[in-house]
Amino acid sequence: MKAFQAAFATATFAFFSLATPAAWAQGRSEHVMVGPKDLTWADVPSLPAGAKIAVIEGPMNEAKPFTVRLKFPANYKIPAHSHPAIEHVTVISGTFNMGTGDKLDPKQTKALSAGSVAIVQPKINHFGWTKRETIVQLHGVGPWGVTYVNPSDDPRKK
Ligand SMILES: [Cu+2]
Repeated sequence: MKAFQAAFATATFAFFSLATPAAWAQGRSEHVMVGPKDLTWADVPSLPAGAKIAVIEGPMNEAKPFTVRLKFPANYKIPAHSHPAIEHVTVISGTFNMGTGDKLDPKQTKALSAGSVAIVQPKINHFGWTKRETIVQLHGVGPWGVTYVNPSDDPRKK
């Protein structure tokens, strides 16, 4: 019986993973356990091309907790921007170089290695860049948003 239940749970999990990415984790207050292989990566319209996002908990546009992973390629730049809510960044792998200010300045960043944490207060302008592929985890409470200091940096307006 136990084997059957395990097989059923696996099949159910696989089905939802394929059909609706992370939907099983959304809008519920259930126990969630997610491994790196369970993540479904998608493009991020609000970030410069090349980044991928995996939503673990959300959705981000509602007034509820969210947890997402962002994967940045090597030599990636995020222009100065802010968010309406507090941002918690945890570096999972690689190195995320991050700083605060109104313009991306690689000399004004701190190299956050895997295991590092940054907490950015609402409406504080900040920026980041990578030298190699880097994965960070963001968590906070939505509704989320990204406002670029220079509107022409916003890929949604291109
Ligand atoms: Cu940010």
